[in-house]
Amino acid sequence: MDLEKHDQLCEVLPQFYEEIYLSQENRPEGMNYYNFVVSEVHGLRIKELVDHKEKDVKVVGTFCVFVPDEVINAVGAVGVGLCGGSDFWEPDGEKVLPRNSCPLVKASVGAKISGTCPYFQSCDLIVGETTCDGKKKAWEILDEYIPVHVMDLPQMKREKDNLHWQDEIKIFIDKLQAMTGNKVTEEKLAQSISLINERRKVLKRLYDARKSRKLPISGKDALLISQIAFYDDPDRFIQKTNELCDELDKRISDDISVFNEAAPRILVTGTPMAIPNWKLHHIIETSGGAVVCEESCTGTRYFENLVDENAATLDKQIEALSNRYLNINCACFTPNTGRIEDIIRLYKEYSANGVVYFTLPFCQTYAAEFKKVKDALDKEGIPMIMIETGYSLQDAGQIKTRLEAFFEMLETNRQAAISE
Ligand code: BJ8
Repeated sequence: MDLEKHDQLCEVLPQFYEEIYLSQENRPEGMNYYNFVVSEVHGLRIKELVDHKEKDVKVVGTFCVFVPDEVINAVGAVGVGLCGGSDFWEPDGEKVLPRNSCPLVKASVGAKISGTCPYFQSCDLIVGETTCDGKKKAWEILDEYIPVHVMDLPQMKREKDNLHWQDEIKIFIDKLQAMTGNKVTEEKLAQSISLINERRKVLKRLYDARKSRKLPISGKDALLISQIAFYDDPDRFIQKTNELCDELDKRISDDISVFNEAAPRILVTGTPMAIPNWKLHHIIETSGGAVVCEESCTGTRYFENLVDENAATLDKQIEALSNRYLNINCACFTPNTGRIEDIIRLYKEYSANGVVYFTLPFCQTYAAEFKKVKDALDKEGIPMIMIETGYSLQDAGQIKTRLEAFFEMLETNRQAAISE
């Protein structure tokens, strides 16, 4: 670790968090747990990982929601999500990657090579995947610093692709078994499938609360919870998030809302927002909008669809895993019509008034998919705006102006619908 540089990172985070999160009014009490997790992001959770390592438990870092956490858990290892969401790490990423790479890739690589991310430093292995070109090349560079295992994700969803993904899961199991000396048994995998399904269920419960007309929680807070799910201890996360959801249910029945009911309800769709990327949600929610759902990997793609728990053999369990994971509609697939169907379905389920299509700069797959999504949403009469932005706050004012104009248009539509 580069402790001096790490201290610089730790200096900015509390102020940033205070401005974005602690300034919100009327937050649920249950958010105190997540405040605590953030305050200890480089403290207690790291200590837990160090304690695990002292007992010879391996730590495995991941970057994509296609990597099956069930397998990591079943082999007795601990999984942590590693995607970088801060521009603090980008300059170091740019030392080894082209400047015109996606900020998520640059920040993730920069976090490792700068020696300032204790999660990265705790990992015994990191797992990459063949999703976009930027990531594929990043694994080769990261492999110079830390052992990397790459899962070859198919780019189509035919039967042969499913069989291929099952093979990749088997190779991943072999890799983890060799690294840990532990065996993945049917029993252990069944327990892990059930545990990770529970984590999905509690996230679904959180999201269901956001379907309410009176919103019991802000989009910013919900995003933070999704981000924390990637690295918190799963059992504790499930317990704490269920407690929060009890409070949200009570708030709904007591008609408590964190937003004015006239605030336009926004579905955000697009690239993931790795912690601490809270920029777009913060701008939306300080410009009069309310984020009600994220169709992203730090949102519904992370928790929708459970793994079938009835498989009786290891092969069948692997098939069940493959079936669930290949239901994720990432823009790296062609065609990716499932994502368009998801956006339209979620728009209706969450009673949204408009869609914000978010893409990180230089993410070709999500940027190119905009056209297909726009055509389909136009046909449905669903208003959408595209915001392409990175981690730096330099363009925040300009985005705010565009969003305010978009919300005004949504309000005009709403008034017109009332008077019809
Ligand atoms: S399943 S969205 S987590 S690949 S934003 S690095 S795609 S250039 S993150 Fe992703 Fe898995 Fe897909 Fe989800 Fe590349 Fe685009 Fe950057 Fe991305």
